[in-house]
Amino acid sequence: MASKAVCVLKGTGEVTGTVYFEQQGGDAPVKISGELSGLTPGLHGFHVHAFGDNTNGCISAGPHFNPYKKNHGGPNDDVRHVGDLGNVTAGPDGVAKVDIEDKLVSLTGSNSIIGRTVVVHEKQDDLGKGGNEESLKTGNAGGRLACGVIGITE
Ligand SMILES: [Cu+2]
Ligand SMILES: [Zn+2]
Repeated sequence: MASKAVCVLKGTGEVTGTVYFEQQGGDAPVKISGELSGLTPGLHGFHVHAFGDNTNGCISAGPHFNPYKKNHGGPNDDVRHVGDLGNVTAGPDGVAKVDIEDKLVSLTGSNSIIGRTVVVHEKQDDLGKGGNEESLKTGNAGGRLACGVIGITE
């Protein structure tokens, strides 16, 4: 049976978006699709953060979702946080289409991202290759422009 989820992103600025998740079974990859707008053109870090908490804005979502206590990386790396989905790319119109298939995040089980938060960042995620300590934690992706909690949908 397929599982589906959705996330509506908002922040303090003009960045907004909606992202959909679909998985055909517990071990299948998760298809992530949708659109973000109001971004500066270029790459923006895109992650699942640990907590579904927005009480103090996007900062309350905590660090990247990292159940295996690994270093930060890119979505195709063996060493990565489960929440590391890489970057999205905004065009000159500030719109980024999201079209990701990820093998590590899940909508069920211990890697489930349901009830956690998607964050889109100010800057490009260096995917752990930035050569400093922060790169191995956050990818130096900077501030949190918009975020939303991932919820179950029909
Ligand atoms: Cu992030
Ligand atoms: Zn990470």
